[in-house]
Amino acid sequence: FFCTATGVYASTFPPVPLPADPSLSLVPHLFARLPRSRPSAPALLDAATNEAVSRADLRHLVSSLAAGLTRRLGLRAGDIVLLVLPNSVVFPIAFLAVLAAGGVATTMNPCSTPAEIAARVRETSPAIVLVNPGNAGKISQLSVPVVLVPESFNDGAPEFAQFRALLDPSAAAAPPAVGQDDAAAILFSSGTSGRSKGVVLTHRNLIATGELFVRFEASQYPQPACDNVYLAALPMFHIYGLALFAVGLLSLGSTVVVMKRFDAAAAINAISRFKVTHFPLVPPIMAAMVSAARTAALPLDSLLQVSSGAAPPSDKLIRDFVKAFPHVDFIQGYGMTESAAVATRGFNTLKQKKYASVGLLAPNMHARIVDQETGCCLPPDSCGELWLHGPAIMKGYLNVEDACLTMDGWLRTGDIAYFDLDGYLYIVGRLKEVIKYKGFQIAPADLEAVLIEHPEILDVAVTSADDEEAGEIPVAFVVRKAGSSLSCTQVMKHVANQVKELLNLTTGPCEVVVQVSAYKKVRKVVFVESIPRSAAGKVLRRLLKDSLRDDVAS
Ligand code: 4UW
Repeated sequence: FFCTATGVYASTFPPVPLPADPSLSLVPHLFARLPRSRPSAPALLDAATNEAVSRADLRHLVSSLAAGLTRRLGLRAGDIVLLVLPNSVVFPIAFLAVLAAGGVATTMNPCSTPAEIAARVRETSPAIVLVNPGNAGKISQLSVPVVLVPESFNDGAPEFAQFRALLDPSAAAAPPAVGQDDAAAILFSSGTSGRSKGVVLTHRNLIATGELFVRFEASQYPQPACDNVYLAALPMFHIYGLALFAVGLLSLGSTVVVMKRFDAAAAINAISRFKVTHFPLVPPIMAAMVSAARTAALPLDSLLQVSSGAAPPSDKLIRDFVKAFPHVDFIQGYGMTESAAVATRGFNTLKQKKYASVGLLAPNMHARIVDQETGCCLPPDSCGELWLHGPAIMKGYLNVEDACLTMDGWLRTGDIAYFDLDGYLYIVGRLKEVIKYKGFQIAPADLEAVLIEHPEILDVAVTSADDEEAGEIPVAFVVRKAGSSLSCTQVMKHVANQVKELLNLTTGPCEVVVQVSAYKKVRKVVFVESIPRSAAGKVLRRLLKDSLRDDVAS
């Protein structure tokens, strides 16, 4: 039985062997796994331009860029490289090259504002920033070495001369002095509370991602993984897109068709043109695909599987989707940045049709459902906080301790969930503060830090309201100072664009405009007399959230 007497849920699948050699890092592992057959088969394809990077190119470009980073830019083992890049066929190669050179890649949303990038630079002290020309202006004030990165390997523009010179085909880089337990990537997440923090993932964590999530799932289907064609519309800076498109799939020999950003008409076109078989998405993209499918003139019958994650789709959306794509195996998956995307997937659930479930525990992973009041482990069909354990769980947060990782390596997810009697997991709610806007994380504490800077705001708390299109939107509860007539629009504008803040940049103290990314904007403001707090001073967000529901009900 999958739930032991001690209340630990084990995966229903037999364990998958992971490489034992502690000196093995991610890229040599991926390349050992990448099929040697058909070297000219496309590993990456640009959906807009048809540019192809073959399996042979993939090996060669990653090695030569790694060599260039080491030899020409002096990157050393453990140095951090910040990627501020949109999706492109270059992204996965840049990411893997950093790791192959022994560096640690940290990613961020390319829509980030100059202040957000400056804050990230302060926090991670990168040795190099890889940035696309559109974002280069945002970091011009920072004194960090910058390399402009094109979106195509065929782009011969003079501004990419330095990048081209880094692709040093003659230089085989010396193998880096990093192994499985060393840091490979730092992705940002707010965990169960507080501001956004750096999640340190090791080479072993990412090897586990490739093996336990991506390769294992592909092995559950009859068609060979190297025949699969994935549409990459999700951003690769986030763990969900990164795990698939820049890590796991490239070792399987599958083809990844890259879109710079999601657009329903372009996605339908790409599915039809490239005979896409797999489309990982988030609920808002699911909704857009349901609408687009109604009028799509192009055949979409190549699609075998669509997987949704990062946020819950409504029951209606699932029903509409399954009706619009009856031939497609619809599954959900569940993971976190802190678990390197590994937790559960609806591994081949077509027969079960448990669409509302996020699936079965991945091999080698364990879980607990913990009663919040008693701390006891709960049996199937009982709701509690989900805890996870296994080789994909992060090393920890960068420079901060957080109680979400227990001494014996259990990750408290902050999600409320239950397992059914067949071992399928259902996410029913969230204890943690994070807001999921279209699947993207927004840390309430990050917005509160900006709002409290307003001279007329006395106190503030941010929480979420349910939203049909985005899943959730950030709502600010604001206590105005006496005599203030601050309006909702003024509060929203303050967050959107104009707080001057003194930041201690690498260049020294400097006044910059703190502007939060568009997706993080406050979308509703409620003025209140006071913010409800517990005796310990913790904001009672649940009360605030419930007051929004009461508003709707009354
Ligand atoms: N249903 C309800 C879900 C779901 C969910 C996640 O930004 P992060 O840290 O990470 C992600 C990762 C998504 C993901 C990883 C691997 C995978 O197979 C997959 O399948 C499609 C998706 O979003 O946010 C983590 C938090 O996002 C919520 C949940 O609160 C979790 O703690 N979340 N997936 N299917 N909620």
